[in-house]
Amino acid sequence: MTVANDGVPADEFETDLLRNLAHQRGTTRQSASAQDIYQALALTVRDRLVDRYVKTAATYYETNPRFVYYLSAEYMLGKQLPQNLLYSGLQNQARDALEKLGLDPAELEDLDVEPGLGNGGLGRLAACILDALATEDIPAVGYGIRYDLGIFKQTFEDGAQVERPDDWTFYGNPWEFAAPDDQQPVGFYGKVEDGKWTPDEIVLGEPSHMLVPGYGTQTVNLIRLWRARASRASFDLSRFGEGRYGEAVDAIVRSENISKVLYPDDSTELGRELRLKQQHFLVTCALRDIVRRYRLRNTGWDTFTEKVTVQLNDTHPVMAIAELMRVLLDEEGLDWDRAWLIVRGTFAYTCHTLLPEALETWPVALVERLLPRHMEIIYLINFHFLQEVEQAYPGDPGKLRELSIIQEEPERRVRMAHLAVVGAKAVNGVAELHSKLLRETTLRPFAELWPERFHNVTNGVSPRRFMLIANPRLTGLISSRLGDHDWLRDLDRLSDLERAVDDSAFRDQWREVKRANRRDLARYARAVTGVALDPDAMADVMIKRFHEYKRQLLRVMHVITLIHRIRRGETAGLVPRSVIFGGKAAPGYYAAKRIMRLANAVADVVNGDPQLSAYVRMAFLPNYNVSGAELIIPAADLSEQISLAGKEASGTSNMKLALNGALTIGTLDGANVEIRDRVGAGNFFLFGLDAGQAVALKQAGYRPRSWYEADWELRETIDFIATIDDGALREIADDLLNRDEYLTLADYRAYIECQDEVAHAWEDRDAWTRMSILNAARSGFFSADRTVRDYGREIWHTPAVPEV
Ligand code: GPQ
Repeated sequence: MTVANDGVPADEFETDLLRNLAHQRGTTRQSASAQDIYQALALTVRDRLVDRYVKTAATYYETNPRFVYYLSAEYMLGKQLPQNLLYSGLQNQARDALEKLGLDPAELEDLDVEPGLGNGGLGRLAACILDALATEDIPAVGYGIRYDLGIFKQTFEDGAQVERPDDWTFYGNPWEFAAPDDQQPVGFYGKVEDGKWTPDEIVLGEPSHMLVPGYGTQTVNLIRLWRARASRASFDLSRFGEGRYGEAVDAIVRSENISKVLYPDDSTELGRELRLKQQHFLVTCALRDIVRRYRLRNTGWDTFTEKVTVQLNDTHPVMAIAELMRVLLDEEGLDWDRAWLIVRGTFAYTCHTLLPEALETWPVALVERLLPRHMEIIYLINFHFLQEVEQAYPGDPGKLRELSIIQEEPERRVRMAHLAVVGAKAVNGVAELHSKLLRETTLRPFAELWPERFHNVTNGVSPRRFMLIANPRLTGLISSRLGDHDWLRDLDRLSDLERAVDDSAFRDQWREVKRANRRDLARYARAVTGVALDPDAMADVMIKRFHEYKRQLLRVMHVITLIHRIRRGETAGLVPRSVIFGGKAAPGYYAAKRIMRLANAVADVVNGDPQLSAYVRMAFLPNYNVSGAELIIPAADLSEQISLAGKEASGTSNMKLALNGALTIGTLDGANVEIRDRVGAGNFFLFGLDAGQAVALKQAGYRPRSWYEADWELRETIDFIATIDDGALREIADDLLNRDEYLTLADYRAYIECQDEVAHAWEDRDAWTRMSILNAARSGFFSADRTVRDYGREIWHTPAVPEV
């Protein structure tokens, strides 16, 4: 009998699996479907985690610690099965048991569905932070919305993005526990009399939770997701009897629509009533749950801020500030000053953008109608706040206008970021440069008023998800060099790899790992796109949401430049590349979708012409998600981080890629700056304007056309865009020449020259491998474990609570 690290004998796992198949799925080994087996397997793993969770909960109950409550409208959790198998230490037993039963683990993993409850970086960051909180033994609960439909599934038709619904729980979700007996009422609309709100509509919030295990620790935390339910009486039996089936369920549909879809919108404001309803729904449910949990071990309000800290992930949950005020004033009977002190001691706010158009605002008229009492409270908060401003800047109406929570022109709107800064004890940006620019530009007047409130906490990523799970080959190689697996919880230990740089056998192994990962990626790319990538070509990847500021267009322009050079026979200095794209665009974001069509059209050109594909092949992998990232990142040699400086708050794929040994070609934007500082300027391909130069160029009156006129190769590239695809993409060229909001033309030449340097560096494969190893060895800082330790020290003041 073999006993693995969790102390579970292998045959016990098999027994438990078969028992779950019988007791939970009601079937037998002989008649079980693949889905039955998958679910029984998931439940068997889950059972072990539940045992740990019970102990964690008991420890928390005993010690009554301070909790971090993370409120986020988005979580991109990734597949749960591989993670939970690894974290529970059950991987070997599971494999043995499945083998004995004649089952293929890979096939079962295919049935595990990733919950795509987020759009991009912000949602994935939330998942990495929860992972790190559990790993660091910090008492925490994540709150979110259990959307019926996650981020849409992306396919391409004629090169254009097509969106399909993501019904992720179609076959049920074995990882979650529903708690329908713990529903919370959430009010909407109605009227306020004498400061008391009587809502017109009540929707029920129904929680379910999933387990969030830490790695290399016994701690298991929770993520609690809420879905909207109509009350029991909502079904209209008489209408149904009359055959009016649609009307019979009207009220149910209206209520339950609240958690129907994730808004597939990324960092631009979308003025939809339903979205505001979602936000209010989330924060009401979360706060009720937080107060309930607080009261398990505490009474009164005096110790609330000692025991509770709430992190607001961007502005989506910021209505929590008004909601907690409402609870304290209207339900708990506290006076204003005391309530405000509690609120101000509870919340902290993370801002994830610099783009003014991404700062959320809501029409006052809408908030007044949907949440009349909250609107009153926001006015009162603003009234008190503006008095403070008046004291700080006597007789300065400009200051009042600038800082007010209410924007007056052109329409009265509530500025959610202002409400957040006013109502929070701490505000942070997500990379050094971002936090600096927030203080100097976007939130400048607030930083002048309250400098001590502003912090930086540079983002991080989960080494478990993006090394252990995504890149077992590299993880194995690193562990064999470092002697154990512990670096996965202490990522700074990667620095010990520096010594391995001079070991040529190690460099060979490192290269072999990359090559094997590229082979896996090539197999996948072939299966989904038909494009045959060469596993020996440089894997040159750009994976992120499609957004103009991220400048996927600049990436495509380099490929077009290569097309022309190859056709002219200027192939000296070129190296074979696999140009890989992954990313979704918001369905209504026309300009981003146009760039996607261009990318696909250019891919057709290079892949279809042997003269070109000897040097460049291009694969746009559809439906980029966490699982896609796990496949692409380990194979990557070059990481494209080419946003216009001053626009990307942080970026996190940049960190995942460097950690996996990709070299970055990038601007001085977001966390690129810190990556370059750490890996060393000689191991990073820097190009382009910096943030200050970009602003200065715009202020000086940027004329893109003069760049076009001055550079014949740029001219050739843009003219190509104007004529490709029967000229349907001419708009892109027109826009570049007339507007070029993100200074693509201004950075074009620097980018092309930098790409030439990249090619030159790739020719010395051994020197490249050294740089690759150094990128990984020096990326320890970008662990999300460090991120939560920073939050813990600077903002939450939470000691860890390892299990007693
Ligand atoms: N981010 Cl405001 C999103 O993914 N969605 C959003 O709505 C906003 C920001 C990203 C941001 O663009 C990246 O630079 C960050 O790395 C990421 O959030 C996490 O902080």
